[in-house]
Amino acid sequence: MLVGKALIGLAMSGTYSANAFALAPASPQAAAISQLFVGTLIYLGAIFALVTFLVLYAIIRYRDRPGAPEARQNFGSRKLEIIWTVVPILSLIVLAGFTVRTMIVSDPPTANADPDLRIVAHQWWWEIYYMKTGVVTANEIHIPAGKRLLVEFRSADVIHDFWAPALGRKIDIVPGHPNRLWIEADQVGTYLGMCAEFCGNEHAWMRFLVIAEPPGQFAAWMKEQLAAPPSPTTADEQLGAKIYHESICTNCHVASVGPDLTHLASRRTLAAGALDNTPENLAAWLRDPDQFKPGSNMPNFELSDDKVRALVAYLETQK
Ligand code: HEC
Ligand SMILES: [Cu+2]
Repeated sequence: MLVGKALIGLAMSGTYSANAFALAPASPQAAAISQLFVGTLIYLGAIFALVTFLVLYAIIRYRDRPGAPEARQNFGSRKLEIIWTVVPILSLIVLAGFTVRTMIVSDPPTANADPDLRIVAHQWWWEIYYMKTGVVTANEIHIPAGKRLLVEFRSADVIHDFWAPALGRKIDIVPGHPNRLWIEADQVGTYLGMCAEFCGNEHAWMRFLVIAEPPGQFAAWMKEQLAAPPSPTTADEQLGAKIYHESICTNCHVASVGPDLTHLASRRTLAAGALDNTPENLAAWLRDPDQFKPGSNMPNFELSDDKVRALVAYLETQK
């Protein structure tokens, strides 16, 4: 557990910490996988120790000594052959049994339920739809702790793979072939996930957070997302809103080519985990997205300092 804590520490970013460690599971699904891993490791470790001991014992005990006669030679032993065939078969059957149990627990059937969420993987960010409320967000999946939600995964372009190590198994996201997975966290917390299938330049910066909240807090978050963000008031905010709505931005950001920005200021990260969501980082991103994600699908618009300041002022109000 100490090692687990240390590794969770490694996954920490500037302003948030997130559990990204498969051996510190926070759901029944991930617990089953972690138990199988640790159990198999101990089991195989014991076999390794036994074999190593027997080999060393034989080497030392029966070593050639000066003047010793030739060692006794044995040929053919039915009993031995049966033992070294049956014992490995039995141990493989035991491992297979544990594996089947893990598969059942870590991936319950998904066919007979309606998805709660649809997650669309894009190069290189995640789009999240809440099917029942119509809320759309990006790179941040809020869920109520202790409740399992069914997710349908789609890809907007190439093959991606969804993996939040502390919450469960990986699942491939294949263009034209929606996949489904239950997602659950039985402890309140923030869990880091990432794309686990190489999908191009910025694959490494295709991260997401799963934020498991007490049900009341989750409901409050949902309400906030459903509300219209406040209208711009200061001159900068109004100018920013004008640039945002009247120039090229909405071509992508309202059309799912880029993340929905309606409640951008309520999110913790920018650009799928590449940056913490602070006004300074937002300005730096708008000035030159490629500085943080070379080759990303957000172009550099060579915005003037005034325009950047106005856009930041406006976007920071979008809670
Ligand atoms: C050609 C399409 C396109 C246009 C036009 C565009 N963007 Fe983007 N934008 C993107 C994409 C794609 C991303 C996601 C980049 C990534 O994470 O890889 C993005 C990301 C962002 C983000 C970070 C959002 C988040 O949740 O992480 C902000 C803020 C943003 N864009 C603002 C703007 C503004 C302001 C404009 C107008 C000046 C604009 N964008 C124009 C495609 C576009
Ligand atoms: Cu990827």
